[in-house]
Amino acid sequence: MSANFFSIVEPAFAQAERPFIERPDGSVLTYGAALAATGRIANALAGMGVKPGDRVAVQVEKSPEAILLYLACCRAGAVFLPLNTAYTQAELEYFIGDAEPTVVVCTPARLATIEPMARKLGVHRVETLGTAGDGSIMNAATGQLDSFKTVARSETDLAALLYTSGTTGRSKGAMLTHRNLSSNALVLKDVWRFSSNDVLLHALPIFHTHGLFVATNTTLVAGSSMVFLPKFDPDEMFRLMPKATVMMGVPTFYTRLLQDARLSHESTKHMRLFVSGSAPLLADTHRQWHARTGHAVLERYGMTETNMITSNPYDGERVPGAVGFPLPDVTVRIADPETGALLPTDAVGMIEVKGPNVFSGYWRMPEKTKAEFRDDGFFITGDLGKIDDKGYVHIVGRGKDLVISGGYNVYPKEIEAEIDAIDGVVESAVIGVPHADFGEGVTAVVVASPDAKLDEKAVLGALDGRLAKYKLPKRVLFVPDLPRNTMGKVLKNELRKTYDGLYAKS
Ligand code: MLC
Ligand code: AMP
Repeated sequence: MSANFFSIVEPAFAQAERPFIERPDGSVLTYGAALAATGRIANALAGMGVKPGDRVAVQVEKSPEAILLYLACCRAGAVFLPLNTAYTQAELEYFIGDAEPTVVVCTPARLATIEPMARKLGVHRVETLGTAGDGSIMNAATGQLDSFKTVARSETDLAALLYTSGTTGRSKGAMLTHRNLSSNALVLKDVWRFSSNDVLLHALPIFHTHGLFVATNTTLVAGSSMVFLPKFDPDEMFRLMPKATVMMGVPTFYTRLLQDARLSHESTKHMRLFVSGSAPLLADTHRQWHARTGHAVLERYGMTETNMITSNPYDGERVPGAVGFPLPDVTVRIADPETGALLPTDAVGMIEVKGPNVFSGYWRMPEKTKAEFRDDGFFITGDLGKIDDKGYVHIVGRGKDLVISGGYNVYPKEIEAEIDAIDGVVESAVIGVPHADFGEGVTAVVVASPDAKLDEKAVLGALDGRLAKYKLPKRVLFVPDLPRNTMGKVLKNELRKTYDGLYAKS
């Protein structure tokens, strides 16, 4: 049998009348209608010359049709390449140049700027997709046949390419196979007890692992349905929650909802499960949520490169501050970051992982791929953690220089390079500082030359348009020198301590 992820989820589509996605206005896309639409879009893609293995790069606003496009790519055997809608033109240019997609799909509003750039990079077709089911890709699908023979794929064929920024150098495209997607979705369905009775309140973006794979793929393998919000909005969350049984979110969802007087036992009483991930959920947030709603949030841990790695148990204790047990078929170990020697229970070291969930490498970067795997096939996550005597994994820090803001990864090196290029900047260090809303706030500490007339506004102004908004520092602070050790390395820990309370009241 073909290992195409779509073939794995195809049984859900046989229940043609069942709701797949409900829009905020209450209108419903059934599984039957979705199946036919994916067929039409797959036929349109094939007509545009998309062949198995070709990349289809997609930067569009969230909509049910964007999910249909993802599924159509699977059916056509293409490699789906979703891009954060916040990426600027400069960022997009790199992704498109690196991935060499056959087709780029963008929002109608961005066509005028993206099309000339994509054409220059040799892209064959630039199409649009709007949020109302409009756009040239949908026009091309109109009139196509509903039926499409899903292209056979092997387990190791690529289904998706997701770019993750790197601690050094440019972003890397994580190559995810059909087996990566299927194995994780099937496991999560079981461990989180998803069934066709479930309705997922979906407010996450769909260009990252969390909203696209964890949320959508798990829904699909279980034949569940989703209530689809364009973005997180507390009023909409409370209006639509009565329809749902499960919610998935980043910790910012939980801290924001906790600030809302409507959060109570009553307003969440019909809910079966709250899942958190992508960034650390503070133990205090876990406890507050439990006290306010009676629900223990189920925290899990994953990465773009690995899909989901661990999960707190459905039945057993969901330990605040821990990320739970390795998922079935996934092996997690703790190793000495330098030597790779395995460490005993409770010792803190590098979290390494192996299993059918782990990606097959970075797109056209064999050296980088090699550097992040041990010889025995374990992937080096860059997260520091331990496994306790009950088997729970705890993340205690990061071995990689990374800031996670509201669930989005921001790599300091990328921001520092942009700041250092500003006239009058001598050097800079970008750090994550505890932030009440985003978990960590991107913070720039800058050394300016004495004669430079630089202030916070000027630095932010220079970065605007060069970096996606979520990457922009929330504050820019000026210092005469950066603290360094004897080797000349900037002491970021010291900077983090100095600015620890910066966002305490935001
Ligand atoms: C928006 N802004 C952010 C931000 N999101 N800044 C820092 N960090 C973020 N995450 C900016 C906006 O551009 C805006 O800038 C200002 O902050 C205020 O915006 P907002 O209206 O408060 O933000 P909002 O639109 O509500 O978005 C916040 C959010 C969103 C938390 C709801 O960021 C979000 O949905 N995050 C989820 C990310 C996610 O899905 N991660 C999964 C990655 S996969 P201005 O200048 O215009 O005011 C992964 C693997 C795994 O990590 O394990 O899951
Ligand atoms: P990304 O590259 O966007 O997929 O982000 C992956 C990173 O998010 C991981 O390497 C972790 O550092 C972090 N992460 C994901 N889930 C959790 C969690 N539950 N707790 C702490 N960190 C997490």
